[in-house]
Amino acid sequence: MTSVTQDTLLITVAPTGAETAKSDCPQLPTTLAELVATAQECEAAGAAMIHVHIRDDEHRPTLDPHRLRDTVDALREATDLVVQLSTGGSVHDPLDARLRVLDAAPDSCSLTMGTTNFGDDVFANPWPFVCDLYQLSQERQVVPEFELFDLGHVAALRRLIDRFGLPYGGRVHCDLVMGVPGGMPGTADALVAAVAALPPETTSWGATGIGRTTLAVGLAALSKGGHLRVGMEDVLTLAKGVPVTSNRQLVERAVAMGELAQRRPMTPAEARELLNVRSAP
Ligand code: KMH
Ligand code: ZN
Repeated sequence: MTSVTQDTLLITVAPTGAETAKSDCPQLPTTLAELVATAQECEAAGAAMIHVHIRDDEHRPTLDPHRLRDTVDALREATDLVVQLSTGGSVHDPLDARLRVLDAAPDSCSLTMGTTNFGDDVFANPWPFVCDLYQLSQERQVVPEFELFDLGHVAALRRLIDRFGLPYGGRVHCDLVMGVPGGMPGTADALVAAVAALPPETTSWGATGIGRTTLAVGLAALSKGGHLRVGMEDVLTLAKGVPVTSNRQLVERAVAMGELAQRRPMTPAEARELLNVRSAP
């Protein structure tokens, strides 16, 4: 019998991202050793999945295939977390390199459902690329998490499922990424609208609010029965003028918010069941 119930909460940690410079935020985990230590701490605190961006020796974002594979191996060795690799990378990464992320055979991959303005940049996800990445995830048996930055992305998910069927594993898990300058606002109203528009095939969804929208989005997501993504990819302050010093703090806060909503953190095994990821090789 499944232990995944409405009383459980999937907490995903996104510890690094591609946007923050190590020089601006020395506590950002950018080396493999820092990433693994963060992952272990966050798992102990209540996270069940990790959304991973990696950096090179100069702490710059990279999609180097060997590093990606080593990262997946190291996280599998050191934790039970569901390992989700970002296929979004940084706004400067070419589309072919983003497709090759799946060569590292993660449990899950992010899959953004459309192009969005991203601050002063553009996060490019043209429809043919979305289709190629989706079909590749089906072929490689990697469970996608659909990243929805805008209501148009929600509509595009309907179109994708109609054209190519369900993802590998049969579950449709979405993450509303809200409050990006250029995407949908990080408000309860926007969250309610986006959740109402999710296709009926959706089996689970979570949300993350960027920057100062993090609490409004997290509380709204809990109110609507959704899951949470937190981490230094998305927010660098706990309150105005109070810097985040570790990803663990954000996971602990998510656990505390979940407790108020009478939701206990899901274990990694329960997250695997929720998402139906293939068993580790
Ligand atoms: N770094 C952003 C441009 C993802 O991981 O798939 C894209 C991003 C989304 O973070
Ligand atoms: Zn990301």
